[in-house]
Amino acid sequence: MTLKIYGTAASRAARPLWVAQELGLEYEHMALPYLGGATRTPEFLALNPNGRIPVLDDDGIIVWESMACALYLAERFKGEGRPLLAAANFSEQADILRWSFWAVTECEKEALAFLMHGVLMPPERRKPELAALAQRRLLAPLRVLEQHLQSRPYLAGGRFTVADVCVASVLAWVESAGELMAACPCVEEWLRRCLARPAFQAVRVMAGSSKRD
Ligand SMILES: N[C@@H](CCC(=O)N[C@@H](CS)C(=O)NCC(=O)O)C(=O)O
Repeated sequence: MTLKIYGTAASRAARPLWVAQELGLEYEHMALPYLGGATRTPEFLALNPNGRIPVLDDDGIIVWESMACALYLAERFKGEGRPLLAAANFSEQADILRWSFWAVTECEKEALAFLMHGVLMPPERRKPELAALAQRRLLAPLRVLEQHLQSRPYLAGGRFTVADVCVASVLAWVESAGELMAACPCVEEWLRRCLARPAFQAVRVMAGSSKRD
């Protein structure tokens, strides 16, 4: 097996793992945690000098940055009877790129603040006001997505693509943000459909079992 995906599924490695599952790829999952020093070893830093997961090793081609990993896999493994997650033309490519970059530049920071202070941290360490602020700050970008989804089922090409993986994997962090979802019903419905896909559910199971390890 020549494709390796580094990073526990309970991390941004969920993004390339989701694509790999959608495409039915064979890969080796090196489920490194991001805490505890595993990403600071000389071997790991030789793969990603940033010391972060995820990383892909495709037979010696190294990719880091989770969105780059997802986009790379979609393009690299298109064809051969697999579902087409990559662009079929330049118009789709424009949509895939702009929405994927939009998710990390316009939404990820606030979505992470909501995840930490609304869901993940032990209740005594959470600051509910930061979770509330994150929801308020996400309203403007999510209204842009809401408008886009009012007239189409998916972000690009009228079908599920890697753009949906990139954006839904960020917005999965605000899945339980009630106020935000209520204000953007098309986003909520699209997100529910994306996250219900068997490939994403498989990654959630992997993430759940890594937390129990
Ligand atoms: N922009 C990077 C962020 C990667 C990142 O922050 N990964 C976290 C896990 S989700 C990590 O490795 N943290 C460990 C650290 O920063 O030391 C990406 O999207 O890949």
